[in-house]
Amino acid sequence: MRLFVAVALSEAMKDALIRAQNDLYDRGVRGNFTREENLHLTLAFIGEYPDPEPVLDALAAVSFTPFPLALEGMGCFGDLFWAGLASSAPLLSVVRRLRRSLAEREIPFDRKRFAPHVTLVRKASGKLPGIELPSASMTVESISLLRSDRGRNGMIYTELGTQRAQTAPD
Ligand code: 2AM
Repeated sequence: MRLFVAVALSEAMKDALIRAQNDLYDRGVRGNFTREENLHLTLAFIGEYPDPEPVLDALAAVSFTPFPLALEGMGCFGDLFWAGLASSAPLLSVVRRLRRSLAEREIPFDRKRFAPHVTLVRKASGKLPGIELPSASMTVESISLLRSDRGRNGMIYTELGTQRAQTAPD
């Protein structure tokens, strides 16, 4: 199965991203627009892996406290258009811990430098137009292991497990 670890986005964040997608469409961009329920921030891409259990163990070993996540800027990787996230210290720290936890269990993952982004359009036509990304932010309270399957109408992501942020005891 194809696995990755991601942050599920809040409704407010997804609303802002949908507005950005609509702006792109209005500016003439065509392509495969990510469906609202599929908008997410990937923290680590594992890819084909036979067993989710060790990955769930790796996830369970990642401790973090709730942290803010804010949209910041847009860009493209070739014909893939994305909205960026501010690359804050707590975000980079949770990615580092996650990658270390995977590596300790010899679970392979894509080691490319982390570029926090949410894919808005794949196979986009033309150039990325200069649109204004609405501002939006959320608090990350959990990170999830997702399985990705190819469905009839695009990708289907299924949550296999979640690691919650630790909150201070009261
Ligand atoms: P992308 O949106 O930039 O394509 C599921 O495929 C998720 O894992 C997507 O968010 C995808 O990012 C991300 N991902 C990261 N590295 C990947 C890779 N090497 N191959 C496929 N997907 C990757």
